[in-house]
Amino acid sequence: MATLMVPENLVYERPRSFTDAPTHYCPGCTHGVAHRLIAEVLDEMGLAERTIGVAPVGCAVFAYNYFDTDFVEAAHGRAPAMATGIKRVLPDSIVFTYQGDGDLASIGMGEIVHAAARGENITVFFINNANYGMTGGQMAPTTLPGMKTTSSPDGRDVETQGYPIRMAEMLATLDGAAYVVRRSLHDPANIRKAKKAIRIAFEVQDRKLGFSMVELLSTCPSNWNLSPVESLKWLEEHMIPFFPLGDYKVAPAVAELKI
Ligand SMILES: Cc1ncc(C[n+]2csc(CCOP(=O)(O)OP(=O)(O)O)c2C)c(N)n1
Repeated sequence: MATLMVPENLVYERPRSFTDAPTHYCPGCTHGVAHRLIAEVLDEMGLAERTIGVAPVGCAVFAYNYFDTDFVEAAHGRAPAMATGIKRVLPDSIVFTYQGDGDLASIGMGEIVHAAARGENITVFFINNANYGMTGGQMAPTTLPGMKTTSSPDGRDVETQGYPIRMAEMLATLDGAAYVVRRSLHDPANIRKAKKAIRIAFEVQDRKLGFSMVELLSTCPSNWNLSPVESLKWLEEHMIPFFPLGDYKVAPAVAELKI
């Protein structure tokens, strides 16, 4: 007797720009969401074959195992410098860095500021989870005032530990920056907006329009000592008021893109 085959709707497919390797991220960490969005956009734009990623030092240090593109590993904070060299030698490649807030806004502050000021035609994904995740949840330049971390156990005291740095706003002041925006990964609607920004950032680079950065507000349940669901809520209620979502720099040539 013939079996009736009912076609099923495809609801999930692993992006082709991913390898088969399972990721090592903690439950509820949004590094995996950020990876997936980047991989989906590379697939949709057909860019994987000529893409070179630059992995950071931090929780995403193994990014090179997860993306099925060429990848290099940078020393802590030096990803924009490496990306600069690669892009200048291979101007038709697509070069992106993927960096945490310790990596980009602390030890790598000099590299990111000058790469943006030079208008390097690279794309930066900045994962802001308000702490140093990999090393055990120490205070980062993006740790909120009053926020408890392993190195600010009584809460960040701005009198002695200074104020958090808003990287997107700061880099947007530089003439070399073409596209600098902040998005969040705390719910599906915002994840869709983040994906669109990632697409625009790659388009900016592909059309040689200059430096692009997408900051992604992200969770760190293990170091925040919250459940995955509580972390999403905490991000929305505490991080977004301090790090408002928005477009901080959209150069005229970028604004003309019909995406
Ligand atoms: C030169 C150097 N200094 C310090 C370290 C230790 N270290 C490893 S990861 C890290 C911070 C990572 O935090 P972040 O960039 O915010 O990324 P996350 O792990 O939160 O994704 C530090 C300080 C190092 N590996 N190399």
